[in-house]
Amino acid sequence: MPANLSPDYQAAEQRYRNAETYEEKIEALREMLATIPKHKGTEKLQADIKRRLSKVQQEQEQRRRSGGRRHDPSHVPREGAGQIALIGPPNAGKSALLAALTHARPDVADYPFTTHAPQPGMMPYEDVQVQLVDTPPLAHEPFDSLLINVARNADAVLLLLDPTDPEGLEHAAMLPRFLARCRIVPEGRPVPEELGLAARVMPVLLAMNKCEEDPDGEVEALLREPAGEDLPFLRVSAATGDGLDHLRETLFGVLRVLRVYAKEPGKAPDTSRPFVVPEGATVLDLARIIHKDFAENFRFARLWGSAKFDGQPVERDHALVDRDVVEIHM
Ligand SMILES: Nc1nc2c(ncn2[C@@H]2O[C@H](COP(=O)(O)OP(=O)(O)OP(=O)(O)O)[C@@H](O)[C@H]2O)c(=O)[nH]1
Ligand SMILES: [Mg+2]
Repeated sequence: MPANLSPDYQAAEQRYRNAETYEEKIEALREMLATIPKHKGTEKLQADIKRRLSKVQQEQEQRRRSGGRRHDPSHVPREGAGQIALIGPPNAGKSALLAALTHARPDVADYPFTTHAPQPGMMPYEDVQVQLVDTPPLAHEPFDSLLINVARNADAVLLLLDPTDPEGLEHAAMLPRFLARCRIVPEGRPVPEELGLAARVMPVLLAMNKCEEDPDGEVEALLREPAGEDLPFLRVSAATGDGLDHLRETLFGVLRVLRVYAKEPGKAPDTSRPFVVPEGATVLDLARIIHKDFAENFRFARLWGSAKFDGQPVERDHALVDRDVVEIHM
């Protein structure tokens, strides 16, 4: 083994050896790739890691297809318009927020380390649902690989601050270190070159829960600085409901998805259940989601909503707008 491997690399390799799930193996191998010194002496090793990575990914895919499942607590199957991980220090009110925003009923208690496993809940927002994932507390380093996996697998991360936390400053300062450990780069920040493909660029928001405990914003000013002053910030309270409407709207907004309604010729659109597509999606992308026959035999579509006139015929590459109604013709 080349002698000049960094401590980060060696730690990742250790994790790879101890990994029990495909997700952990993949995370560790990616980390090894990201931290291995790039020079002639490590080329063989780099190629070997890439081979192992692609093998594990294939095995994971096979398992997914065969439906055979080994229980992996860090994998929360995605549902709804997108998945947002709630991450924060012990007792910050992650579970209380999940309970306030969704129909889930997690344990909420006035002592730390109440939550032991990720728990999802669906947050209704207008006519769609956003999946929130409550997590065990972020309290010490090295960070739990389960938390790292949940954060990396999500579409966005909501980091929590707690103005009543006696260790608030230390916990706030841990948040950027956690993101760095996850190789998550908050949207809007430059991607450090050394991260390369390992970088996970995603929306990261900061919220201070229990905001009624800091009416003048004194603690807020102290905590935001170490946590990341440039991050979008919200004041919320699971207890009083303050800021929750704004939070719902913001969480849906960062997912950057569009709601589109399908319509059959001669019938009214089905407005009860929108299709959710990423911003920038085209009429053909929608056709693919509805049914592969629609995509394969696509001739043209008619559009209501953002159309110049109701029922305007559009081509397959026409970009959709939120709340468009689409009628596909084959
Ligand atoms: N004053 C106030 N208390 C809150 C608020 N939200 C939660 N709490 C209280 O804070 C304590 C911790 O809440 P939890 O939801 O269990 O916190 P958690 O972040 O899930 O804690 P762990 O699972 O241990 O990480 C409970 O006593 C809650 O009642 C809030 O907005 N204001
Ligand atoms: Mg909890």
